[in-house]
Amino acid sequence: MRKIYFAGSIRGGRNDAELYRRIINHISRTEKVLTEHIGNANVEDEEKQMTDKDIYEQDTAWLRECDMVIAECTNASLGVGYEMAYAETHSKPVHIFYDRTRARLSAMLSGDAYFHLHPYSDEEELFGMLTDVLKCPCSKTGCPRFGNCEECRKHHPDSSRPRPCER
Ligand code: 6K6
Repeated sequence: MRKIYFAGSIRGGRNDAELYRRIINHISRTEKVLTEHIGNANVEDEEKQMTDKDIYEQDTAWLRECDMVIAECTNASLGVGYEMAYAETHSKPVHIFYDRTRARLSAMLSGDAYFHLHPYSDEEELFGMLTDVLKCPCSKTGCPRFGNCEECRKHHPDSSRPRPCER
């Protein structure tokens, strides 16, 4: 099972917490989500159990350990922005989802070609795109193109043979 780091706003605002919970449930049908707490309604109570240093150490360890990062960025969050940059530094595939009718993504994310952007207009579109991202055949976690089918196909252009990650 692949390990997915899901990122969503906590101190940046909890307006979309219920959406995060639905996304986490969707991903959990086929993958292991390391950050299930992001969708918890009682996050404030749980926050009191951990120091900020504990949170930082745990989350950065999970970011180094994960196979793929999926972020919902409609609600701007300093922590999520930091996590995106940290994931890029560690060469993790990063998929950023945001509701184009409610938000303009920071130029520091939309201007960085490393990130895979998935603007959506409604939840049907969001969950369709999420399913496609998770359907990626690549399961070779050590591959720098892991989770990025487009780059994988470019790197192995001979379509008559299965790509290394499909063998
Ligand atoms: C425990 C259970 C629920 O919440 C907690 C304690 N707080 C946090 N626990 C784990 N990760 C956190 C916590 N606070 C922020 N983060 C990380 O930063 C998450 O991975 C989010 O993706 C991101 C949110 O950043 P802010 O700036 O919106 O808080």
